Amino acid sequence: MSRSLRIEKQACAALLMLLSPLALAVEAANQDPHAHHQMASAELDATLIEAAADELGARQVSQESLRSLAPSTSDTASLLRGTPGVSLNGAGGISSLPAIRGLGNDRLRVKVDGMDLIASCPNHMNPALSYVAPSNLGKLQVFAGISPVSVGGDSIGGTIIADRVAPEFAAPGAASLSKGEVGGFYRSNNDARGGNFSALHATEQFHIRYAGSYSKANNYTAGGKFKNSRATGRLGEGAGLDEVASTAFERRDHELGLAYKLGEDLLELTLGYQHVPQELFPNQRMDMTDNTQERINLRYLSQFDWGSLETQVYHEKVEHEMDFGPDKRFWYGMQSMVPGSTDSRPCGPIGTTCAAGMPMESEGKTLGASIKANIELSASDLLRVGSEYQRYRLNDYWPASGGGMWPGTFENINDGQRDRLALFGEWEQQVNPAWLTLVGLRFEHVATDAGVVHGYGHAGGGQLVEAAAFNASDRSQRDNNWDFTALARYNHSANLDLEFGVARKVRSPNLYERYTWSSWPMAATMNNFVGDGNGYVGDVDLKPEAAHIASVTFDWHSADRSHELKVTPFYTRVNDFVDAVALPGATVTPNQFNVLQYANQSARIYGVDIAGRMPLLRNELGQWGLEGVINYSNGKNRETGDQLYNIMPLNTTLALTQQLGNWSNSLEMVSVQAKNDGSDLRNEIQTPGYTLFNLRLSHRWDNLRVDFGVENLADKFYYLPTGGAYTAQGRTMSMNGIGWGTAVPGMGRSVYTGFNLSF
Ligand SMILES: [Cu+2]
Repeated sequence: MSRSLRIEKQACAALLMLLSPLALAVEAANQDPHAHHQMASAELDATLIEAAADELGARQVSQESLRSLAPSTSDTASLLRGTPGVSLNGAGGISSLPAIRGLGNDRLRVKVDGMDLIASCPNHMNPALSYVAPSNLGKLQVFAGISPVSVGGDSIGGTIIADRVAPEFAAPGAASLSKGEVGGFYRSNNDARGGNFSALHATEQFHIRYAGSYSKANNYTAGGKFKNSRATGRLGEGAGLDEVASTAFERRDHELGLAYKLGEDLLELTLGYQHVPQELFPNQRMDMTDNTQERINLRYLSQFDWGSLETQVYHEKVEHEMDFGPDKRFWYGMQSMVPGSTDSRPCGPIGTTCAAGMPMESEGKTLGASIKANIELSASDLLRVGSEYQRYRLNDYWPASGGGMWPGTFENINDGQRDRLALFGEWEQQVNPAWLTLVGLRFEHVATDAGVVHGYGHAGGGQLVEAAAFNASDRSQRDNNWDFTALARYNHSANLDLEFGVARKVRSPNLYERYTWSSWPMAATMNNFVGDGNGYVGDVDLKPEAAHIASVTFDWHSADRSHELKVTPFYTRVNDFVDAVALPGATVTPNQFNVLQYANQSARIYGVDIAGRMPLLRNELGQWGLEGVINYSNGKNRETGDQLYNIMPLNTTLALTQQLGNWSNSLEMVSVQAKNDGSDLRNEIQTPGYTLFNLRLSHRWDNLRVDFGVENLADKFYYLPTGGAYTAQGRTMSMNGIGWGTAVPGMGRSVYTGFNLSF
């Protein structure tokens, strides 16, 4: 670390030195640039200030929606569901993977408190947002598609910024501050229950806060009746007709935050610990049987005459374990062990004829550092320069467990390394009251490597041959990636703003895409982070994917923004998109699971997202309004003509809202079109269209907030269009030992209630 960090610091210091004379000159011209900035803002008309509330290219999830949705979910990513352009790819109950305009998973830059966290799991069961509890979230912001280079990097689909609650201090001259919050929730469908507690003590200079939360849920049940003959599982047998197997979870989050004010400067230290004893996956062949994350985050924000400087260092350690959860184990019991047994070792000792599950371990370590300066060149010019460094290490191995998984340890990724070093500069300029522009350039060096591997120690599945070929290959890869973003906002009139931009964004392949090496179906099906049931093999020579994006937002609104309509058509072309192809010399068999290989392809996605709101009427029942979002994406592989996998079909959310005194209520209608097409290569499952209704009621008193709601009011049965293949139970180690062709059903009716009390 130390050498690269030194280089990075030197590089940044050099940049700052180059820029400081400029900053000084500007400062001399404008005695106090802060004051000028404020004055300039105050002179702008109200519409523009309102418009400027969102950063260029950003959409912020409102505090009210964060608060009102939190009791309805333990899955932080799902708080984004109403954000234009965002859809969710289903996974476990606390870790769905957000997608922006058809691009998800590692294609998005997800920053949690400024940390770039990486999923350390061959199924990406532990993505960044799964480490922040919904109750501890202070800010959630989305840069869809075109993200400024200062928040982007090593991603092509956009940026999600999740920050915990900001530190609070006692008012100047006031006594110290002690307060806290306690909350709880219950959701009927899956008996989800849990709570959150936080307490803080602060003086004018010092802040300490603890926040903890807990949640646990059983498997959920689908709406209506789920009796699908293609599912080989437990449905209709032991567990009830409607139960969706492998959807239970339990999570525990702890966080301790310390902050210290040094004059205008702020020093923050956050220690986090999360333990997930169980999270089951209905679209993976394994379940997460244990996951712990320890993180430490140190930030220092300093103010200068010329602007501000933020320095950050963080470290994250993840220990991740997978095996069969109870639903998958149940079916092994039916096949070869004691019927219905949940004992992990019904046969023994383990050997070629006795397998006791399949333990899989992933250990990830991330060390990151960044330094970013906001330099106010003048009242209208802001320069952001910065540098980021990240060092990531991964070991992914599967201890011997008997059967074909014997006698040695299978090394899936051994000594995986992925290191990034980035430099960026970005200039934001209020050209005149009508034009705000931003241009940025970012360079990122990404180095990946992995050590030699071996399989379980027998020749089955070509393990010896493929390991030897992999070990003989040159695995060290160096990518030099250039990103460019140009964005502008044009205030045409009091009723129309335009925001438009172009960008080039580059992402280097992740370690699983480059370094998984075995095409043996048992091993390859373990490597799958899209949840489609297929197996995937890496390619050491994968090139970084480069997206070229153009989009424009037409923003019509009344002067007070009570009426608003934003329409954003977009087009993205991705060169070297990491898609998949059939294995060399093999063909893909329809209507079953197959082993595929990652490959660079050319792809394009276009579409539009539309968001609007308007007041309806005011009567004795309060102020009524209407809000709506429409999303459409169309993704295609330009080489094969095939559709891209996991593109959310055309979908509409309409909400009737009511504000009456301290009540804030809404009735939502979510309509999703059928998926009649999809990726042929991956045998993507088609899903019928559906409409769901959700009711949400919230009431606030001074110190108490109570939420109540019903999701899926009509108890509609539906399949998740981007939830992958239902592999929740059955003999999942055999690639086609489970039935192909069933998507994962969504949750049936669920009544939820939650409260939050501040003290
Ligand atoms: Cu996993």
